[in-house]
Amino acid sequence: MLATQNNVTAPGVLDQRIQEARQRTDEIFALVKPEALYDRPIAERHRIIFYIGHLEAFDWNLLGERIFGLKSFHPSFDRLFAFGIDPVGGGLPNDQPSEWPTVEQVRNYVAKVRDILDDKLREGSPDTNSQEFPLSTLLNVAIEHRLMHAETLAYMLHQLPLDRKIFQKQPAEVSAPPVHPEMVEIPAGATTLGLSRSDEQFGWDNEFEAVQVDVPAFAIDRYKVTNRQYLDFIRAGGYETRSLWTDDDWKWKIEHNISYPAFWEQNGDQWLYRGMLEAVPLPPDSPVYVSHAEAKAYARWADKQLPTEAEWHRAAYGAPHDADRMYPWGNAEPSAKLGNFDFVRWDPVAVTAFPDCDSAFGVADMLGNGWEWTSTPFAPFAGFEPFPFYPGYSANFFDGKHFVMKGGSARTAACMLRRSFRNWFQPHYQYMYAGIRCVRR
Ligand code: AVJ
Repeated sequence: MLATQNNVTAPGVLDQRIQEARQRTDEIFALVKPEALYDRPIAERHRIIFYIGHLEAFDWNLLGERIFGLKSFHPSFDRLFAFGIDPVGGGLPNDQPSEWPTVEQVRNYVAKVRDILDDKLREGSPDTNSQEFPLSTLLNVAIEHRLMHAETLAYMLHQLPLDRKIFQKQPAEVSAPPVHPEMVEIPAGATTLGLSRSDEQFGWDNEFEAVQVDVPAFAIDRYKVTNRQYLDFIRAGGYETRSLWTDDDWKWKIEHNISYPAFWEQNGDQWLYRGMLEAVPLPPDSPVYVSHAEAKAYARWADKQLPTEAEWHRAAYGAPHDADRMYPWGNAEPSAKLGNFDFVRWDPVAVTAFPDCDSAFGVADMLGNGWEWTSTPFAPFAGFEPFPFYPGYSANFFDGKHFVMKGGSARTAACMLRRSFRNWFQPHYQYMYAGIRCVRR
């Protein structure tokens, strides 16, 4: 498990977390065969080579001058690798491999950035009181930015053909009891979203300020929707039933000729799940991963709805007679027996595999094993202030076209399983480890 102490400011601890985070992203790039490093597994995103340079350019651009007063040794790479691409809007990128630097040039840049920043970090912290933000906040931003990319890179490499990846041995399968889908009643009550600045915990700009919300009673699926359940939706003609889809979603579905999840593959009359490193017969009890558009259509077909962010939060953290818990299972820090997260596996497991994860209301599998879509557009809480050193991190996406996801996947770092963490994506992006849990009001 990676350290989760978001509030620890000791330079030694943060330094160690930076090293661990680098191992996570290094191990991702090590999956890619050398001849595939200039591939673009997802049409809307950059080629793989970009991300090798991006992680260090981000750290350099954040810390180099601002914290350590350093002058750039490679301004053109600092700029070339500065920004990723949001899959919404614009046309598809059409750059060619030959327009990018060589792997050697990029790896040299990466090594040099690491050397210089590590020397500075080891020299001890600069005068943090003279900074607008404490050094620990900036280091947490660097660490979590990298760890988020460890997950988004996994989504991306998931779409890379299997013969372009280097096979690795996978952890043993976990055994799990059969799934009996049912709904759990959640009584009306208050829940507290977000993080209070007075808690002095690290959080991204969109996690502040804390806000209490009254949630009316509702019922929620005990488990995430499984592949088996989703197959029923497909067999019932879900993708061909116009009334289940909004106008925008239907248009997207037709335009891209979508009739099943991006993680599935048809082999004769058998469905396969394309895992990170091998394709297997569709595991019926694993959660299905789909776009927001598909999640909504499924929910409508099942005569249910997607939960709001507040409903999801209350089901996960609320307790019948007590205040919200830190985690669904209680206040203990995340550990490997509590769920499928923190880089143990590449792929999902059965939704019943981790019974110790159950929330106080008995809702299962809420952290890890796949994010869960909510119906809530990504928007600021009252008291939101963008980080001056990264003003666009959240604010660029407060456009009504991105929706909040909660929970976490097999590739979510333990530190980002904190209650206030909010993830978001646009509704027509099929590639995340994100699935469905429905409610009925
Ligand atoms: C928070 C996962 C939606 O990948 O678009 C990485 C994280 N932002 N670099 C994304 C992010 C800039 C972001 N998500």
